[in-house]
Amino acid sequence: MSYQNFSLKQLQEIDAAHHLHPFTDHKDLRGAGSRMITRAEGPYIYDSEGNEILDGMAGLWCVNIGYGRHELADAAYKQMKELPYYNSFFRCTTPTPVLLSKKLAEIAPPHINQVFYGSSGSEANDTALRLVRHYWALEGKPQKNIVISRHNAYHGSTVAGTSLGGMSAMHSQLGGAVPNIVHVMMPYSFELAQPGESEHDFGVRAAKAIEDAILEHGPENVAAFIGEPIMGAGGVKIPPASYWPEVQRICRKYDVLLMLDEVITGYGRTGEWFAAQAMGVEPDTITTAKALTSGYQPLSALLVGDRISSTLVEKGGEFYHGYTYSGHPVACAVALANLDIIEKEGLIERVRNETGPYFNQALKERIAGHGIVGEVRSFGLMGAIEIVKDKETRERFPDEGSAAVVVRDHAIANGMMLRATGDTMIMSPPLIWTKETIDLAVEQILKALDLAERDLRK
Ligand code: PXG
Repeated sequence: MSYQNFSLKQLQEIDAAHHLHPFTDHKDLRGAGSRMITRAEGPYIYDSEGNEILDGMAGLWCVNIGYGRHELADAAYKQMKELPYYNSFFRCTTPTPVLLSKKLAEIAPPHINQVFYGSSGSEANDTALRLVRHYWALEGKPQKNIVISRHNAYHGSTVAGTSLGGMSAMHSQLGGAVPNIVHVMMPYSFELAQPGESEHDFGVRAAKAIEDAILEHGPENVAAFIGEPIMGAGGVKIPPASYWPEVQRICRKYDVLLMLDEVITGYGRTGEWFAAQAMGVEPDTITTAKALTSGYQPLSALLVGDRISSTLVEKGGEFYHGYTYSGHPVACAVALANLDIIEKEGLIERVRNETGPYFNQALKERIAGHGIVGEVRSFGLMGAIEIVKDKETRERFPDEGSAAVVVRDHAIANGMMLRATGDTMIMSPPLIWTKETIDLAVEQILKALDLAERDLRK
């Protein structure tokens, strides 16, 4: 049955009748009707009405190689015909997860050599939490099970993902989080630095909040700290350069494991394969998903450092954890084709040396001066624009979060997909963007900001 036999209105009615969307107010959606995206090519998505939209979000932080890459479709087709599914339980496996694991061990930091698969970032974080606690139990310290996270972190939407995350609205609907997870301040200088405090000092203070939590709960009870190298869904919050080295030092001092959630930052977005390399830290686990397949297939990989994996192997005993689709052969075949493209096309070097710096300069020189922009920031191809009423005092518009939505709606109406979170506009374009694509995006963003300012100052 082809969707082309249905009008947009019919599809929207069926959608409203039967489809519950993620993170959606369904009362609100029913009034408005869904935007129907029907195809995509390169950096563009197209809706059912034929509108072309420049995708400033790479889908949802994932389509790093852009749309329409037949190499991935071919890899999936070939694998599906040969072997669409077999599991990796009971001493079985299939060739593609084996080869993908080897590839991931090659591109990961040197002390990381093992991989555990799932189908989503949330699942990978569930695995990470269980694995870290299992590690300490195997080490004879089962009481060392508290995990420190941060306010406003996003680690997924399963019960463990929500519990690890620090989104208060999500916690309010949880009805009881996974025990022994505590949250400390985030490294967000735009709102949390004290007057006159330098970026460096703020970064050290934000890291010290982790040390304070370790001491409050007792190092003998703290298993790990988990953090996104750059907070993504929480608003592209880029920590000061002093933050991560200090976090690493603190974790080592108290023998607390370091878990990085690189679901957004993994596979090139920061100009390195992993942000761990960009930030110069050595995590014990790295959670990845999204751009591992550029979103062409659901797949996550928890990268596990030697410290944990050697205990797992040496002490033995079954780790009672895994998913039907752990190491799915088709998803892994697609991941291999995707990593091949990232490598062959030099996309990571392009972000590091060319488009990342150009994007940063464009934001600073052409957008930061706009009347409703309080700050711009970027790292690699992740960017944020803070929307404010008053540039000097950084006062926000009334009704928190509503101003950024006005900007977003103008951007989309004018052909550019941008995301709003709180009063922050966020961007995560595909890594195939060129300097010309960035120029085009800047024009569209400026237009959206102008139109929004007109509406907001009425
Ligand atoms: N960790 C991080 C850092 C993420 O960004 C997840 C875990 C969970 O991954 P899955 O595959 O289970 O969704 C994510 C996901 C947004 C948005 O609004 C961000 C994500 C997901 C949905 C929406 O920016 N990130």
